Amino acid sequence: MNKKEFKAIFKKRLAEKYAMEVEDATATELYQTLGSIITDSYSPDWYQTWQDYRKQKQKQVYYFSIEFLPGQMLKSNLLNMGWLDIVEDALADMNIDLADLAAVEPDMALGNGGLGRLASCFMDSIASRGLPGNGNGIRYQYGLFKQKFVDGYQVELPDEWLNQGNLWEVRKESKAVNVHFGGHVWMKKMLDGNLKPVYEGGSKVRAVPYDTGMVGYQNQTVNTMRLWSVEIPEEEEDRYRSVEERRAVEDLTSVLYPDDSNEEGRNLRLRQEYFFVSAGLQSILRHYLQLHEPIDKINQYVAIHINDTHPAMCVAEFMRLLVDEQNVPWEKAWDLTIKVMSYTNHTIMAEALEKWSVGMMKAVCPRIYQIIEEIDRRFVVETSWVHGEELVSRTRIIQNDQVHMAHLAIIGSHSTNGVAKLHSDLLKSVVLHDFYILYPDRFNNKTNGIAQRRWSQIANPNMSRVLDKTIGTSWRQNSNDLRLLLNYQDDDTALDALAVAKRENKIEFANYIKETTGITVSPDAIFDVQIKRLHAYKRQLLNLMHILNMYFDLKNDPTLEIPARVFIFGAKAAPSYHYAKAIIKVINEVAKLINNDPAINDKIKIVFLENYKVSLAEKIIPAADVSEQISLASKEASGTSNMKLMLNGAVTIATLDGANVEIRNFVGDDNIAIFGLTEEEVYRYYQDNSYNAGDIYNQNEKIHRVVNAFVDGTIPNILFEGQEIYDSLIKYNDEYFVLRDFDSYLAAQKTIEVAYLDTRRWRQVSLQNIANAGSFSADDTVQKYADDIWQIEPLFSHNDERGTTHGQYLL
Ligand code: 26W
Repeated sequence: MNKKEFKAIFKKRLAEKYAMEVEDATATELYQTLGSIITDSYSPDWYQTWQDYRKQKQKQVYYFSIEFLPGQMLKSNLLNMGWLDIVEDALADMNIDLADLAAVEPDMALGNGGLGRLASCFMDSIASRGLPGNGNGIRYQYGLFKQKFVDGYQVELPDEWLNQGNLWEVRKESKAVNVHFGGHVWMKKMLDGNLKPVYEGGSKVRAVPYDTGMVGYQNQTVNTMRLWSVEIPEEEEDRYRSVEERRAVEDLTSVLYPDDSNEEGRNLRLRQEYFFVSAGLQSILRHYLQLHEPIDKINQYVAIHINDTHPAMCVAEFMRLLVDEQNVPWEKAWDLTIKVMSYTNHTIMAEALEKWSVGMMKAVCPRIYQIIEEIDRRFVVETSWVHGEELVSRTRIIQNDQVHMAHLAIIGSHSTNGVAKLHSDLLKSVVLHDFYILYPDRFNNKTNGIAQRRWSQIANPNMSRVLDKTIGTSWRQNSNDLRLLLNYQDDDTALDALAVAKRENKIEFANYIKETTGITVSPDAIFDVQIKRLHAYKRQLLNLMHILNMYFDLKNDPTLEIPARVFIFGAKAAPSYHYAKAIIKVINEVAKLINNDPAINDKIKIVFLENYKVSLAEKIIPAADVSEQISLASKEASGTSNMKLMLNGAVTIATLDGANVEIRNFVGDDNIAIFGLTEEEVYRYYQDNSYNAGDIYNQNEKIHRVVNAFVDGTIPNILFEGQEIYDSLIKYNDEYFVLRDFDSYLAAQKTIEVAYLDTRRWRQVSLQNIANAGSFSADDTVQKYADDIWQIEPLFSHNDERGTTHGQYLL
């Protein structure tokens, strides 16, 4: 399709949809028009992909995740269809800026952070590798809350993302299923001597799927992300008379739990988890049975992936469907379940590992609890005589009236992986060591990756064009070719061109900051970025303490020769996470203090951007010079913003935590600023319980001054929050070793300052990071999952049989 053809089609579609000309249309109408042309164009391939999987009886993976964070899809779909440049130019010919249309699209923010975004990066990569994979999740009415700062405090507002409708989804009425909750289940002896569960009481709801096409990168593959929404079943209408009763049902999929590290143990959350698990597995089994293959071969056609513990009930629900509905003997069903299921762990934080009370599980899904009980009983019997009572008592699923969901996922699957080498090693050596003894072969590592296309080609076209001119365009298909850039380490043309692109991004972003916050920042300053959820272990507080220390140094000596810095924060705190919200308030008050202090003549600026989300990350990351990855070693499972910032030429200041270790291994110690305790040192402190923050506070003058600032009035308007922080450090002994890592962090920041002042060296370091970032491609990560865990493969190499020329969507 060429520009001329597209313009004709666009004008025709606009007239058909809105009976109007381009000049009269609003950005929303133009967006809806373009979107409808796109969905119409990839639908034939969406259908064909599904048909081919069915016809070929291709083994497929179903990625169960309670969170997906696609963000905006317009540009990503245009790029993957090979239309981005043509459409951008054609629209420009009609005086339409594609960016204005893209800005209309609400972020699809059905996730909290890393876990949800990773799931969406994986969806893009699975389709782009032509792998038969589907997403399975929940279609929340309201996504992650909108964050507003009121007097520096975080305020949460509902995210009404569906107000304008969602043009990417297709409601599949015909694929709806029922999900049962509550009641009682007793086993009845049937004539054939088998015991069959009989359900009494309880209620059923309708699960209606909404499918969204996952368009592969110029390969005609369009996979499906299926998100379930709850409705009242027709046949139950009369049971839900009042609005309240109806609302009680609809509440099931109305809102995403905004917590990303602390299980609240709420009844509604458990119901959400069972809802999308049961709906998803029922629809998968329905599809499988249409293949007319024997049930005991299902593992050759179906792989189910459990994304953290939230979908762990997949193990028990799959058993229920096989044993209760397909009459498969328990042992055979169990063997199939283990072969079909695989599990990824994304956190070692104890408070994030889900444990549901037996009482609540029994009340919400009684049959599932019965099955878990039987799984646990058999596990104890089979395991204790080999490994002894001790280990079994620590690894069994039901302990102290609680159902340990991670135990269920590990025992009921053939693979448990961590998301970075260090994290996977910690799972084996510490967190899940007992299970590693039981199932050594099941444990493996799959280091996270990112959708390189979104985080480079879409977010950073300036840099992408320089890369094309310098190393050719093959990196767009295979990000490992970014390594070709290493040949230009000493090429001033390339170094300058990359620096010009970075500067253009910084100017554009400085304008955005000015428009949205009123704060003026200089593009010559170092743009230092920390963007991630607000959590004590991620240590935004350490970043703030460095800024305060720098501020006090400048107050003492305004002539201090340091490069100007803009500290950029993006972070939402879980609404119930009081301490995190206190840190947000203090950062905003310090920003007000420093940004308006003429004495330091703009040497430091703090910009805390409201409502951090995927589309905002796409604006911040291309303009970043420094990437803050400063979590306490052993706490951040992997991190993925570290990979996105690296890909965009930012230099990382990091602890040896999560994937930072692998970033350091690729770029080498000269191209990264490492500091802080290692995970061994942290664990040694835990072992000998010898950490005393108070001593450091009393012995280190700089730290003493900074910590006191939280309570001595230096920072206005933080009476309670300042005290809370002071107490966390001194009274409660600084759980995340902020004071212990302070000096080495300062030293690392110094190396950053010195390096930044050496322009050519800085540009070389930046180039090194871009060149090595290709190693963190989600395309490669999902390929490893496909080869090692899911045993799935592409239908066919892409440009031979499907008959349409590669990458060209025909209208
Ligand atoms: C029960 C509440 C809850 C909700 C979400 C607990 C835990 C979670 C997620 C597992 C938290 C999460 O997003 N973990 C992040 O996953 C990323 C993708 O693997 C990693 O890169 C991050 O290091 C990890 O914190």
